[in-house]
Amino acid sequence: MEGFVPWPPEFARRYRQEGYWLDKTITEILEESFERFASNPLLIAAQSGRVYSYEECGRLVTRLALHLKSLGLELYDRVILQLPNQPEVLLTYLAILKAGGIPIMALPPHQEAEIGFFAKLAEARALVIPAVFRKADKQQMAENILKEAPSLDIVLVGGGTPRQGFHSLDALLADPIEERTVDRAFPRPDPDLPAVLQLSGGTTGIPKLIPRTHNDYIYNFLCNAQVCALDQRTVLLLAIPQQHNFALACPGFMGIASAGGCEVLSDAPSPDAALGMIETYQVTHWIAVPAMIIAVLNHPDRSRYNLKSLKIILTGGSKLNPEVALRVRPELGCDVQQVLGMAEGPLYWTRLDDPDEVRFGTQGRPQSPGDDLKIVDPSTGEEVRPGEMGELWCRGPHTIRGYYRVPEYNAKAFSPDGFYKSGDLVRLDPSGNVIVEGRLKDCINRGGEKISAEEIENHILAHPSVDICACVAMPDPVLGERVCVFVVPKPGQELTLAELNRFLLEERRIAKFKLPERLELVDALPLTNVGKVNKVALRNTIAEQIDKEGA
Ligand code: OOB
Repeated sequence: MEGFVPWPPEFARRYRQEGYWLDKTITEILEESFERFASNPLLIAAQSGRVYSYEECGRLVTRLALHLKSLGLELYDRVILQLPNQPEVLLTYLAILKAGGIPIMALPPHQEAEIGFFAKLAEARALVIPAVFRKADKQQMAENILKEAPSLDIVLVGGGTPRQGFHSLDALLADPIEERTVDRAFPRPDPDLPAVLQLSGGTTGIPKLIPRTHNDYIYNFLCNAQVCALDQRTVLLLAIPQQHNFALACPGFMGIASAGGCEVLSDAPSPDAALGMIETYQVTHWIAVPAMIIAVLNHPDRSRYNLKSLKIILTGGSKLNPEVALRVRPELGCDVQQVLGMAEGPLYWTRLDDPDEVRFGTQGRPQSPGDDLKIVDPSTGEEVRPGEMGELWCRGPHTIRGYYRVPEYNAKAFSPDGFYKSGDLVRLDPSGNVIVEGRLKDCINRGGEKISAEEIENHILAHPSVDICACVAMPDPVLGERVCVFVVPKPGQELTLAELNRFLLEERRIAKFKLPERLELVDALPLTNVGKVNKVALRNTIAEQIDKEGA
C-alpha cells in the first residue's frame, strides 16, 4: 500500500514464528468473541443505561457494514470517524472494518482545519460525524470540507436530520438490510496492511497518521488484555474519547471484547459522572488519565459514592506523580496500573504483582517479550550508561516502522535499524522499569491530550497583529500542563487572548482544546546560542510567573 512502511521481512518472519502475529483480521478476532460470549453484555451506554450484548453488537455491525457496502465503500477506502462516546462510534468503527475500510480515528472536537487535513492527506472516501458537537455544526463543517477534498463522497450523520446528500446513521442502523441482501460477503483485507489510522500526538506543524496493521494491532490488544488480567467479569469504564489508542486498544474496547468483558462508555468527562458510573455499573476497571485521578481524589463529595467494586485504575497519557499514586489505595481502595503508551505502538506497563516502589514510582516495562528498547544520547544516538537519562527508542511487534505518507519525516523519526524515537526522556531504574523524566519533543501534554506547539504557532502567526510567537507548556496542578503563548506583536498592534482565540476558532477553525490559555506579550523572544527560540527559558519564565502569582 502506497505510503505505508512495512516491517522488514526478517522481523515479520520472527514475529510470526514467535506467535505474536496471527494472520487474522480484527473483524475475524472480534467475531469469534461475538459468537463465544453471545449473551454477555459487551457495551453499556452510560447515560441512557442501554445495554448491547455481544450478539446484538455483531448483528448491528453486519447490518451497518452491508449498508456501507451498498453505499459504495470498497476495500481499503479510508473513512474519517468523528463520533463522540456513544455506542454508535464503536458500531461504526467495527462496520468500517468489516466492510474492508480503514477508519481514521479523528477526535470529536476536531474542526475543519484538522478534518480537512486528514481528508486530503489520506484521500478519504467517507466521513462519519455527529450532526452537532458542543454547539458546533458538524454538517456545515462537512459541507466546507467536501468542496476541498474531491475523494470524499459519503457522509454519515449521527443524531439530527441529515442535510441533502448525507445519510442518517440512525436510519441505517434501524434498517434491516440483511433481510433483503443475498450477497453478504465482504472483501478480506490483508492482515499485514493498515487496519486503522491513528493520530499522532503531534510534534511538528503537520499532524501525522499512524498506520496500525491487523497483525500488529491484534497483538497489541490481546497481549494487553493479558497484562491487565481482563476476563468475563471485567467491567471497564471509559470516559476518554473512544478513538484514542488507550481507549480502543490498550487494552480498551478491543481488549475487553476479546476477553468477554463489558465496557461502560461515557461521554461525560466530569469526576462526578465517573464516580456515579463506578457505583451504578459496578465498574471493576477504569481507564483514566492522571488528571482525572487527581480530580476524583480532590472531589469533596467522594465519600458519598460506593466504590467497592473498583479494583484497578489503568492510567497513562501523562505522568502519574508518585505522591498521587500513593494516595490511591488508602483513599479510593483500589490499585493503579501505569502505562507509558504511544499511539505509534510502544506500551510499557507496570505489573499487578510488582512491588510498591515499581507500581507507584515507575512507568513500567515493555508489555511484550518481543520488544526492544534503547535509551540513547539523542545527539549521538549512542546508548547511555545504565541509570542515566536519555531518549527512549522503541521497536517491536506492535510498534510502527513509519508514519503514513511522510517519507522525509520518517527518515528523522526512526533510526536506520527501525527504532521509533519517542522523544521521551527516561531513566531505567535497577528493576528494569522506565521512569519518565521529561521530553525532547515540542508538544504540550494537556491532561494526556497532546498539542503540537508548532502546529498552533503556525495558526497564530497568521493573525495580522502577530509578528513572532512561541507556544510552551505552563504548569497546571490538575491537567499537568496547559498552553501558554508568548507573542511579539507587530509595531503599534494590540492583542488580547480573547481576540486571538476568536481568530483561531472562527478563522483558522482548529479544535478548541488546542487554544492557548494564557497570552504573554513581549518585546522579543529569548534565543539559544544557535539562534533558535529558547523554549526552556520561556517555560521557566512562565512557571516562575505562575508561582509568584500563586504566592
Ligand atoms: C498515549 O498516547 P499518545 O500517542 O497520545 O501520547 C504518547 C506520549 C508519550 O510519548 C509520552 O510523552 C506521553 O504521551 N505519555 C506519558 C505516559 N503515557 C504517555 N508520559 C508520562 N507517563 C506516562 N505514563 O498517551 C497513550 C497511548 C496508549 C496508552 C496510554 C497512553
